This record gives sequence, C-alpha cells and structure tokens, in this order.
Amino acid sequence: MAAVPSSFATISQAADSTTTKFCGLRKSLLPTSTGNCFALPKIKDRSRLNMAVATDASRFHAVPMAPPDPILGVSEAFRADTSDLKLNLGVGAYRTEDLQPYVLNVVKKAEKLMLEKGENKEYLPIEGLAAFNKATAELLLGADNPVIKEGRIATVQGLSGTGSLRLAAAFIQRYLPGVKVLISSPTWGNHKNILNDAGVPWSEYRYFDPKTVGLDFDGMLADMKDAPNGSIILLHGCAHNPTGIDPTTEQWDIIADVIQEKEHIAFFDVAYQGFASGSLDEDANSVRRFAARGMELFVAQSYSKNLGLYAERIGATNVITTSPELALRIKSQLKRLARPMYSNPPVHGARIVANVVGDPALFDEWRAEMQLMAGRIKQVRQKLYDELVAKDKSGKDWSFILKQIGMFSFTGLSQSQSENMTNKWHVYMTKDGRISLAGLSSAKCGYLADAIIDSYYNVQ
Ligand code: KET
Repeated sequence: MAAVPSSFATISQAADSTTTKFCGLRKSLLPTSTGNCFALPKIKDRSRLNMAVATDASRFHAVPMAPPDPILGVSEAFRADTSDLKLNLGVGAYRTEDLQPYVLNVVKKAEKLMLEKGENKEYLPIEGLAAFNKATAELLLGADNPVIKEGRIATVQGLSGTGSLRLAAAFIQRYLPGVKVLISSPTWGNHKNILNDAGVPWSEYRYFDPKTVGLDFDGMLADMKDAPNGSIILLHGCAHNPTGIDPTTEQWDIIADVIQEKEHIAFFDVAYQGFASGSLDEDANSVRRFAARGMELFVAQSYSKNLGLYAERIGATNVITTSPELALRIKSQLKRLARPMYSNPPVHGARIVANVVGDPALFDEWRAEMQLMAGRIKQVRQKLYDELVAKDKSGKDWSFILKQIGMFSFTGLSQSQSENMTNKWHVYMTKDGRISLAGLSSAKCGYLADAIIDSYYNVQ
C-alpha cells in the first residue's frame, strides 16, 4: 500500500521515565508553586486561611451539590421507589424476561476455567493483558484483517468503554491539541463530559430528524463538510445511542468519503457490537469498511453489554494508523497517559474476554447467547409496538419503534412527558425520552404502552 501521511507523524517514542518532563512543565505553570503540586498557600496567606477555618467548619464549604447523573442517577431513583409497579428502563443493561440481571453462561464457564488454572493477581502491564489485546483487535476487525497482519494498530486495554474513550480523549488533547471533536446530536450524554474533562473542544453535527424520526443524513454531511479540515468525527459503530438509528452501508461509505476529503479522523465508539443485528461481525461493518480504506481511526470498545461485564470495566482503546512503527510510538504514548491516571487495568474481565474469544467452542457459545439477548430485545420491541397500535385508537404511526435497533427506543416523549412516565407510572427512563428495551419484559409491554399513551396525549 502507498504510504499515507499520518496525522500522528510527529509523535516520538515515549521514554522510560513517564512523568518527569510533564511534571516539570506543570510545576512551572503553577503560579504559587513551592515545588509541590498541592502546596499550602504561602505564609502571608495563612491568616486568610485561619479566618476561613473559623467561619466555615470545612475547607470544602464552597463545594456545591452535583446534579444526579442523567443515566446512572435514574437507577438511584428507581431503587428508592417502593411501588410494585416500578420498571427501570433507564440504564442500558440487559435483564432476563423475569427482569433479573443476567450473567452469561459463557462467562461463568470462563470464570470456572480461570479458577481451575489458579492464576495470580500480579499487576498487568500498563497496556493490559496481551491475550486480551489480541482478541479484542481481532473481534473488532477480523483476525485476517491487513491492519492486524501489518501491525498498524495500537491496542491498549481500557477501563471499559468510558475509560477507553477517556484515554483516547487524553491522547487527542496531548497530540492533536485544539482539534475539535464533532459529536452527533443527540449522543450518549457522557461523551460531552469525557471530552470536557479531557480539555478537548467539541461541537455537534446534525444526526436525528424529529420530523422523519430518522437520520438527518444531509444535515450530518453538511456539518462534517463545514467543520475545519482535520477535525475528529465521533461516530457510534452500531446501535446509535440514544436514537437506535444507524446509517446504511451506502451511507457509511459516503460518510467515509467526506471524512477522507476533509482529512478528518473518525473516532468510533463501539459499545454495542452484536446488539444491533445479533451478529458480532455485521456490527463491526462500519469500522471494517473505514479501516479497509487505509483510514486512520480511533476505536473505543466496551464489553459491558455484549458480554454483560458491566462491573468488570473491560474495554480497549485502539488507534489504527499507517505504519507498524507509528503504531508502536502511539501505543507507547497511550501507556504514558494511562500510567499516571490508573497505572494499569484490572485483570479479571480481560481474562474472561481472552478465554471466550480465544476458545472456538466458547466463542460459538457466546455468539449464540448474544443472539438470544438481541432476539429477546427484538421480541419486546415488536410486542411494545403491537400493544401501542392496539391500544392507541388515534391512528398514530408508531412504526419508528420497529425501525430503531439496539438496546434502546427513542420514544419522542418530551421531558415533561418522560417525567409523567416516572411520577405517575413508576417507569424510570432518561429525560430525553429514551427507554431501554433491554430492561423490559413481554409481560410489562401492555403496562408500558398504557403509560406511553397517557403521557403522550395527556401531558404537554
Ligand atoms: N458508549 C456508549 C455509546 C454507551 O452507551 C455507553 C454506555 C458507553 C460507551 C460506556 O459503557 P461502559 O460501561 O463504560 O463500557 N451506556 C449505558 C450506561 C452508561 O450510561 O454508563 C447507557 O447509556 O445506559
């Protein structure tokens, strides 16, 4: 393949010592630095300090109460509700038909194997478990992908999807400073927090068209074309959260054309591989098409949903680039960013993934369980639609529910209507009108349809 100029061409290999240089830099930037980042104010300021202590019992008196998280806060409110009717459709977490949390059989088998092997609990390397990193890149791209064969990918185990996005954002902040990340409107709410906390500027591109309850493809392309050349475009690899609307294969190709023309970099968030179509391969189609063009990519992966490893915090940051030598440099810098943040990642989830993906029998079993989970969600999606159509005599078209894919349905309910769902019907959901179908059972579809119809027609 012809050598393509890389956006990361100026990155140097990280030295062994990871902190000295930046520590020195930070110290010199601190106006009151005494050589210690958390130094107390100088002596002349102490009287002010004592007065403050005398009038306010705590040095933290000015700390305001943070609002509850728009997604995880919903689960907190759900736990506090004592009604028998309550239904948690807030967080995207898979439940069984009995609305119980689900540990995949294949995960239990992998854990049994791990226990039998009696593996130790020593630190992992900064980049994580080698077997996991190999398995995760192969799951993403396919084991035969030239990107893997040519060693043009830097993979670092991350703290699930969120931590992997955060590490990529830290890399962008350091090596592409000032470059804007464009995020879809709407998107998963935490994208904004992650970019804000990493000091990465962002703006939005049009994505959802409420009139068609579909993709605003023209608006999306126009906004990507209007962005400064060399911007970063954050895309949901599949099962867009919260809308459940993905581009078609043809649309993905046109998106890739625009990104290449504009010399943008695509940044894929892959949190639902397997949950859109039920097939792990099909759901990697977008990323694989982009990679086949020789494009440089960021990809953050998560195993929270597809292996049900929510609490294990297992995922990966991948950077696909133009040469193996550059991939090594990028990996060295990802490690350098990870070391002072969390040092090295946890081992348990990494071993589960490595065992499942690395063993053909377990892998097949996983695929079957994945299809089972995706299938159950499709069933309740259909049942909810049927109930809405049967109960709503107005003739409103509810078919958008069937067109959406993945764990969620974006109902179109407004904030006050969503609040009615919770306050009157004990249905817990996010205020943007999103419901997690993964938390719904067939038995509850009729009740949910009643709640939606009441909220839609009786609340402004
Ligand atoms: N990306 C997207 C698009 C996403 O929806 C989530 C989680 C993540 C990344 C991160 O998941 P992690 O567990 O860090 O691997 N979304 C669900 C949970 C959450 O908000 O944390 C949700 O939207 O309900």
